[in-house]
Amino acid sequence: MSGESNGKLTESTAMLTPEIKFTKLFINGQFVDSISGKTFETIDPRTGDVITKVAEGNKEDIDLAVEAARDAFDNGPWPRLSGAQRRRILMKLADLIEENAEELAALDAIDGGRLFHDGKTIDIPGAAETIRYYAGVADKIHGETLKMSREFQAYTLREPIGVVGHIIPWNFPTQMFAMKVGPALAAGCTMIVKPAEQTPLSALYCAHLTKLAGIPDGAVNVVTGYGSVAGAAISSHMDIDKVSFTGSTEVGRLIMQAAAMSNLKQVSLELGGKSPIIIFDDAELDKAVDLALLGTLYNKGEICVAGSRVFVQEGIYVEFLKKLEEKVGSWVVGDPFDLDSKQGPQVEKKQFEKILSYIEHGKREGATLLAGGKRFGEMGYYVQPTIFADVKDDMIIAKEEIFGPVMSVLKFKTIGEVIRRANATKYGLAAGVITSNLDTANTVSRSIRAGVIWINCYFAFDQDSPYGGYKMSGFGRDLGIDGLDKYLHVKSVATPI
Ligand code: TAP
Repeated sequence: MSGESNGKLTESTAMLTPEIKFTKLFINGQFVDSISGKTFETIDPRTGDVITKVAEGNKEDIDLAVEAARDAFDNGPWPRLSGAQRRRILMKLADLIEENAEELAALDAIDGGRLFHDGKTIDIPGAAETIRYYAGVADKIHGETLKMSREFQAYTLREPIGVVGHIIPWNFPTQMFAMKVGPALAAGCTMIVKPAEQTPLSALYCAHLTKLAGIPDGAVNVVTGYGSVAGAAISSHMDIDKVSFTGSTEVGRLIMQAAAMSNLKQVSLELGGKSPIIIFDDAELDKAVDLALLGTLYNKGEICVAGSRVFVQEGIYVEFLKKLEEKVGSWVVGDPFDLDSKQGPQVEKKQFEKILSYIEHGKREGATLLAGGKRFGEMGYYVQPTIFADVKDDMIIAKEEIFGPVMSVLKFKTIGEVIRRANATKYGLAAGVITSNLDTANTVSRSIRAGVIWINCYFAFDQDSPYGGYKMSGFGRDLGIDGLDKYLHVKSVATPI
């Protein structure tokens, strides 16, 4: 492990620390101070130091942003452009995101602890591709012609839903921005984005890129601030037509309540998970161990689809644990700018402490600590990759979403038993199945109540592959054509024949 440089800014990494250009609210095409003049600090999780102060938007700022978005929707050019015109502008936005890959990846690294290299090679190109994917559908949004049973015929129109509020989390800041804004813009909506308070910087940078790309003023607004104030003002606003939320199940519930109590705006929720990875005796062992590590530790476990419950069949259980222990030793924790690092710091002190407290629960409840179990280094919010074996279904670490680099390994005997146990959770976001038997893979895939199943792979995301939850992992889908549909109304127009 690169412990020596953990959390320290070496000369080369300091050079990569980006200049912070945008810290104000982006409303109606302008960067402006919050009405109250208040700001909040955004923190570098490598050190706990303040990076900069960012405008703290509250209800009045949200009102202004909604006014701008409403005017842009009711009177502005964006919803009235042809699909082809929207496509051209979105393609330009995608190019700009890609051209600014280093800058955006560096902002997500200092603000959220995301690995710079992954940001530059995966997240930012992925964000650009997401925008391109939706640019490609912008001129293919059309309805159907219907022959009605009586003396009428009808056609359907697919119209933008209106003003959208996007409330997004901190784990993949630029990708989240693209995943929400791309389809909504392609549909012809206008919007307000509220980034997470931990990671506001790349969203503000992207706001600047939307202006450079030629997206009209008011179509995209970014209001930074606290969830309980700015976020709540979005979900209870009377003039927002839809909220698209990604984050915790707890806040998802508040958002539905606020939508119900205000104007019954449409809601889509992408929430938490406690996804199982199920490894059968016939799995290729090395591959299974690698997938379990990736599935649990990628992005320091701060990923809603993390496969943090690893079910291993009894025939390979002992051997699997042996290999796991060997391999986790080469999982490098360190500065997110260091090319050797596979795991940076957790996003903030609160999450860091929450993860450490879950680890203590695991120890107290009697799970076998196979690796890790403590903070990593002395500075910043780094956590050792932690593996618990012999975990029981009723232990807290097997039930609750930890959102950190903590794996629970559980033993099982039969396929029927593991399906029942894997489904015994309030969540249903994703699952992995590792086997060389096609029947087993198909049976598990059909039996697990989750929105995404990965067979002999994990995190196989792509722009055209929708994902989202069953049960308390939420509803509605991001990505793919389903990710566009939620920003569209269907209108039927009937006429006598
Ligand atoms: P949340 O509190 O759910 O935050 C997500 C977004 O919602 C942020 O922009 C947040 O703003 C905003 N928000 C908070 N309270 C709100 C309210 N009352 N009304 C409207 N918006 C509100 O998640 P978190 O605190 O960042 O993380 C807590 C847990 O959520 C994690 O441990 C993890 O389990 C889960 N989580 C899930 C995901 C995904 S991808 N499903 C992503 C991140 C976190 P502020 O940042 O200003 O509070």
